[in-house]
Parts: sequence; structure tokens; C-alpha cells
Amino acid sequence: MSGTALTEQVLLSFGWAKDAGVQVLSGGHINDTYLIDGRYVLQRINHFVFPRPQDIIENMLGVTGFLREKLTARGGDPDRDILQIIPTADGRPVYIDDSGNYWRCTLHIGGTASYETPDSPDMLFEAGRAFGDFQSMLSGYPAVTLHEIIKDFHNTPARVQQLKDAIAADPKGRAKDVREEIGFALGREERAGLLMGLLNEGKLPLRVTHNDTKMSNILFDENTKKAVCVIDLDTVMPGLTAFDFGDSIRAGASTAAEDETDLHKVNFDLDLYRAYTRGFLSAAGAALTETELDTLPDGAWAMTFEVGVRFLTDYINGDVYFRVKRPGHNLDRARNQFHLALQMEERREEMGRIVREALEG
Ligand code: GN1
Ligand code: MG
Repeated sequence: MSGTALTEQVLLSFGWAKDAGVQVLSGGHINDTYLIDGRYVLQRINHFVFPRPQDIIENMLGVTGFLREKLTARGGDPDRDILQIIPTADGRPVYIDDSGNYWRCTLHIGGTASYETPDSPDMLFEAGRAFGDFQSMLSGYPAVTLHEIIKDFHNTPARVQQLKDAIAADPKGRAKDVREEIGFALGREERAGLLMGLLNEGKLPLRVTHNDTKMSNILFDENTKKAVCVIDLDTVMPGLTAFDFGDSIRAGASTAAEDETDLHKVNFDLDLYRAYTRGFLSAAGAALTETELDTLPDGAWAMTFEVGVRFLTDYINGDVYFRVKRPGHNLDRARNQFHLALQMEERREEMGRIVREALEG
């Protein structure tokens, strides 16, 4: 998706000067993000991906307000520990420009940094603790009041169906070049249906989840390397614990970035997995059911496989969803994630054992 130029009108609407300092931040694959005067994070919400940006704002206001109270009550620093929406000069939570773009601003949290991959197992422990804490703090939030931001976001079988639709349409004639990857994906349909099956049978509870729990969605204190704040609340909505746990593992327990093309460098690291699992369960373990605990490793596999399916689908569709920086970028990402998913299949038993060991402390 190409960016939409940040106009003077947008800057003025938030009460900033026309010549405010604008720095482009390019971490995410979806929204356009800018740092203004080193103090504010301004984002244009991608309304191709998020057809109802207003719903994101409403979810975010509800959830951040709730978390602020919780954090304040336990003596935290709500200006640092949770995102804060900065309203426009006329007091609205979002600015809608003449072309219908939604612009949202949050306070930049100084002295922090985000990381694609962890520096150490301790950092992964911290990430686990932060996302576990996020989820357990929100366990009292009325999930039914949240909008479902993207329908079937982590419904893996629905994602496989979208791949099949892309193969059938094949708008760029690319399907013939990726037979092996397609075979990998379609050969795993049964496994892909496990979590949604348990949800539908009432064996897994629906919770308030973050749904994009990669490492880079946590801000760490630059000095202490402690997790400070969970960011990117765009996809907070009802979901499964296994989604949040799993997405972190896919992104954090790999020894390489998700678009690394040298697959020898892409390894599922059990020490990193253990560190995250310990952190996550230290904060959320007591609240989880036996079935949730049993299926955490399946969540790791499902999120890895699923995003691989989504990257492959987008490659076949002509790169219309995820931002790409080079030809074949989405295909590289898909291969990388499938490689990782395969390693998780081979280590499924050990992954389960580590969950149990982590619970024992
Ligand atoms: C997208 O934009 P970003 O980087 O926060 C995507 C996630 C994927 C992720 C893969 C709304 O997240 O689901 O896991 O890329 N977000 C959306 O890096 O589709
Ligand atoms: Mg995101």
C-alpha cells in the first residue's frame, strides 16, 4: 500500500506548526506512521485493511481507559505504561481529512525502543510477562462491547479458504510458480482447524486479546530492557489466548526476522520459547484453563502457519495487503514462516512439556 502524504492540514488539525518536525517511522506493514516533533506518534489508519477505523478508535478508547485505571490503582505510571490518545485541537479522538483518511495520534513514550528479534532470553521473558499481564488485566473487560475489527482475523481455516480463493482467481498468474508452498499449506488443513474447532465446541473460552503480539509491538526501556508498554492496539478484540501466546512465539522465538531469505538462519529456538512461556505464564498462568494451557503450543504453530498462508495469499493476489519492499517479498515471508512452522511440528511434544515445567516455576 502506498502512503498518503501527510499534509499541512493534518498537522494544523492537531494544533502543530506547519513546519513541525516530521520523521517517518517504518516498522509496521499496514499503517503509515510518523513521529512529530519527537513527541507524538501520528498514524494514518489504512482503511483498505481496516474498513471501519472508527471502531478501532472506540475499542482503543475503551481499553486504554480501562487499563489506565488498573495501572494507576497498582501504582504504575499510566503515561508510560499504556498508550494515550492525543485528541485533535478541537477535542476529537481522530482527524478525518478531506480524502476520508483517518489520522490518530498517541503520545510518544521516550527512552524506549522496540525490537524485531530479542537480544536475549531475558527480553523474551519480559515480552511474555507484558503480553500475559495485558491479557490478565483485561480479563475483567466486557468483551461483548468490543468491535470485531477484522472478521475472522485469526480464524485459520478461513485464512486457508482465502488462499484457495486466491489460487482460483490467480490475478497475476503467480500460482504456478508456488506449487510447493501451496502444497504445504493445503496439506495441513486438518491441523489448521484444531483451535477453531475447540472454540466452536465450547472447550476454549473467548477472551480479550491483542491479536498482533509480535516483539516489535512492545516498547522496552532502553536502559533496563524491561518491557514498558504494549503498543499497536488496532486489533484488540475478542480472541483466544493461544492467538496471543502463539503470535509472540512465531515472531520472538525465531532466530531470524520474518523475511530472512537464508532459511539456514531461521530456527525455532526452544530456549527463547521457554523464556517467553515462563514470562507469559508468570502473569497469566493462574487465569488459564487446562485446555488453554494444553493448546498453547498449537497456538504457536497456528499463528506461524496462518501468517505464512496470508503472505502466500497476498503474493498470489499481487501484493495488495502487506507492504512490500522488494519483488517476491511476501513469498520470502511465506517460505520463512512455513519453515518455522515445520520445526514446531517436529517439537510439539517438547513445547507442551515446557508449558507444564513453566507452571511449576
Ligand atoms: C501486520 O502492520 P503490522 O506489522 O502491525 C498484520 C499482522 C501480521 C504482521 C506480520 C492488521 O501487522 O496480522 O502478523 O503484519 N496486521 C494486520 O508481520 O493484518
Ligand atoms: Mg499490527
